[in-house]
Amino acid sequence: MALLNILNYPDKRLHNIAKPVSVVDSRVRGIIYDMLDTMHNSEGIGLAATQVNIQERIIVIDINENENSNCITLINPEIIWRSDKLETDNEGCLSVPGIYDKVERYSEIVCVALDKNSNKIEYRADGLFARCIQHEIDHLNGKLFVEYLSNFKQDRIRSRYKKYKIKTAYNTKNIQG
Ligand code: QAP
Ligand code: CO
Repeated sequence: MALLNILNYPDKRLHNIAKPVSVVDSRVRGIIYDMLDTMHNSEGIGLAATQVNIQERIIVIDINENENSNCITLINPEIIWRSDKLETDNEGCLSVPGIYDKVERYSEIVCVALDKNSNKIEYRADGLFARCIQHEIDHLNGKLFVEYLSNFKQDRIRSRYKKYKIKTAYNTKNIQG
């Protein structure tokens, strides 16, 4: 088990564009297991490789229903169909801790991807699952959910993190004398 470091907004590396995985081998499976550990440890429901500074098109999702864990891995995911209908709901992100806001997404999608055994799988998703897939694919394209919010809100989020960082640095300095 290995926990990976999750990048926090506004880290520039969150805007990197991930490259497709060419072979799904034990190296890729190792990344997947570490990502699952990291996501479960932080009580997340979705994590993209970009968030742990790995520039490859790998996503893990675990949307708990009735306390049953349901881990899904998407490698090189592509959305091949989107509903006309859109839906707005609250989102959060492990890279933007403590911030939740409303985002508009396609209410239903069809996504094709490879699983960890390199099998091609097609998912028809709606509700939270559809929202999560769209959120995580955005990460692989260097996009964060806060970029859908107004500039005013984005500035406010950045300044909150800046203040938090200064406070932490100040406390550390005090501890060390
Ligand atoms: C993305 O997000 C998502 O702020 C996954 O303090 C979220 O797992 C897609 C988390 C909602 C669709 C709907 C966030 C954990 C986890 C926090 C997450 C926090 C602790 C976020
Ligand atoms: Co996220």
